[in-house]
Amino acid sequence: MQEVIVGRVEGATVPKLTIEVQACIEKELWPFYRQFGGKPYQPDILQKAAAEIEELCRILEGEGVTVCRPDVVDFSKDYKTPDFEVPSGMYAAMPRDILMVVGNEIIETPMAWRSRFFEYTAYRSLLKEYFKRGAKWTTPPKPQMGEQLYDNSFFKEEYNGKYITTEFEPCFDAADFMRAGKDLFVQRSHVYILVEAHEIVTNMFGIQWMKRHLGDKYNIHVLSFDDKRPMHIDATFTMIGPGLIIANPDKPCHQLSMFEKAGWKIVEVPRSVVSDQPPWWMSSKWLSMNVLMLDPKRVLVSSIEIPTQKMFEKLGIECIKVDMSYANALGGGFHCYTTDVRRRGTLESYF
Ligand code: ABU
Repeated sequence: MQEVIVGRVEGATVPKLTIEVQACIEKELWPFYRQFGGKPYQPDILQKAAAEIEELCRILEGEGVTVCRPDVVDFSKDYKTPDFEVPSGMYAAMPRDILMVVGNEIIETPMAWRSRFFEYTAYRSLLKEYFKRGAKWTTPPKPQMGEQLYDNSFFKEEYNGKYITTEFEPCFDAADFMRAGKDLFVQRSHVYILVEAHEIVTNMFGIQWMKRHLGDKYNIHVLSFDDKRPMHIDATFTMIGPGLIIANPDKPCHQLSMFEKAGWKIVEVPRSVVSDQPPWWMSSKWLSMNVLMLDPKRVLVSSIEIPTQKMFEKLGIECIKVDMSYANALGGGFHCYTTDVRRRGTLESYF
């Protein structure tokens, strides 16, 4: 990896518990969001998380990677469009959700949470700079996020096979995609019990938009997993090198044979060993597998996750250990907090 964008937690605000947030967050956490939605996250945790992210940047630079950061934005302001209003934004902590790099193109994704509508503003200075340096800069149609994008009957029964996002307009998070050369894999979520489509932040309209936009040069494969609350593929099925994937044992992939036929190696990740403190406000503990590969032989991994480190060492991969305990509280690990902008190598086909 030559250049990376690392997000920041400064200005982070708890999103309001709108229906699309509710669909992605464990029920036990709903009271937290009801109480704090629209208010800043706990300052002591934010400060410690910010210090961890600074250290992460320092380590990346020490490994020879150029680090770029988004602007500091105050996400506590309320906003209103003709279609919706929310008491605040959220953060610019997770560039992996909003920025997708494909070749020399950087795509600013049409995310589905209303609290993330203006998140792009934190990245505009960087995007203008990349454009001046020759990048192709694309913004897909911005979702209007009115009532028609969400199915309000979603919570009438639990896991009822309904969609939280409808097909009214395209939406997707970049973190629902992973890329191996000419192939992109995208998560189309499934209900655990009824095995019907249950889209959370990425709908089929969004996937079709990407297929048509990228054209014949790339292949997009739709994947699904046993997952009751799917949001982002990178703590479920993570590519760590050409033909090598680490997989979440609790969320089996329904299309595993496709990878096996292509000769890929799939390694199950050991369970996380982290405690409940600092709190986990926005993700599962499977952030243990939300790692960042600097190249096929070096990985950034949590200093606490000894079993995961051992798994990498067995695969012949050197672990660079970093503490992200407080940063994890905001819902992301190394992969979520970063978007790799430039890597060495040529466009290959691994599939
Ligand atoms: N943004 C990644 C969250 C993944 C998880 O909760 O498992």
